[in-house]
Amino acid sequence: MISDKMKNALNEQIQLEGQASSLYLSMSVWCDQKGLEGCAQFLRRQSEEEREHMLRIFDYMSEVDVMALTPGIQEPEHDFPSIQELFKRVYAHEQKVSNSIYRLLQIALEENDYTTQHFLQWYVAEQKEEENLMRSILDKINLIGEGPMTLYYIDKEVAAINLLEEAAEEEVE
Ligand code: OFO
Repeated sequence: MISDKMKNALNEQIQLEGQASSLYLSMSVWCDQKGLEGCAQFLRRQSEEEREHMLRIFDYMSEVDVMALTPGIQEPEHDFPSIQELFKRVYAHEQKVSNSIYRLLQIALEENDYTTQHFLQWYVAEQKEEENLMRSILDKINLIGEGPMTLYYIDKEVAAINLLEEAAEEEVE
């Protein structure tokens, strides 16, 4: 049985993953409305991934016999100043999620909760990958810079990244 403190922290993480899923879905719709098809598909897939991350915690909590709380999700932003700003916010959100995972791990270490420490290792690796991915998109956006074809090139780059991510996922399955 895990401690109440650990249980509450895991429930907070469920909330954060659910919030990320909702935010990325909203961002995907915004991109779709702007004709940024590649970005829309990428963010839609990210949204689905975040939901899976949330459900993974539900499953773990069930395995250790504590109750996971289905989160109430705050309404996300629906409008964004630009595609550049949107991806800056994605990156910032990923950093926030990483810090939250490190906090969970810290609690698990303090409590000698080896099972939860083991469970969290997957998230540590996943967050490193996601931060890396979002940072690389921001780097590409910076390289592309400002010009008449900026949106076209950004969308093309993100669509290519999305295809690579999909292929990598299929390989794992
Ligand atoms: Fe849930 O992995 Fe990103 O936030």
